Amino acid sequence: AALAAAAAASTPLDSPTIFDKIVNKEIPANVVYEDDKVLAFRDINPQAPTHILIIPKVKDGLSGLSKAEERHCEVLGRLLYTAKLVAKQEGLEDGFRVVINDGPAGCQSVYHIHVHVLGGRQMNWPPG
Ligand code: DGP
Repeated sequence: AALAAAAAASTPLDSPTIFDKIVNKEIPANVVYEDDKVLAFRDINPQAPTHILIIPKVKDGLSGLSKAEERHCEVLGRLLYTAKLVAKQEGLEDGFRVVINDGPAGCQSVYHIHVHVLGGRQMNWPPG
């Protein structure tokens, strides 16, 4: 029972998600940017005319932002910088929104950290 509890507790951190399958090209995605560290692709359920997800290719325990450790600082910076590159590439010169959902209350559904880039329409505040 203790082993099972330990396994369950470690599942969100370590288990692969659908995003690993996208990184490994096991399922298709509409990729808009890629380098050695990150991959950016169009969200399957877009909430704006432009809706792109940016993920680290290697999760390294980053199931969500709340799991960040100091060793992740470089990749976290890379994710945000890629958001800027992608926004520019998508022509979002009037502005755009960057979102990271974390945990159940944050409406996170895929436990492999990802940055949403949304644009192409007027965003509202407060968000839902
Ligand atoms: P979040 O709720 O912040 O965890 O966002 C997860 C997003 O991932 C959600 O907007 C839908 C998107 N998504 C889920 N599965 C897939 C997939 O297989 N392909 C693509 N392109 N997007 C996906």
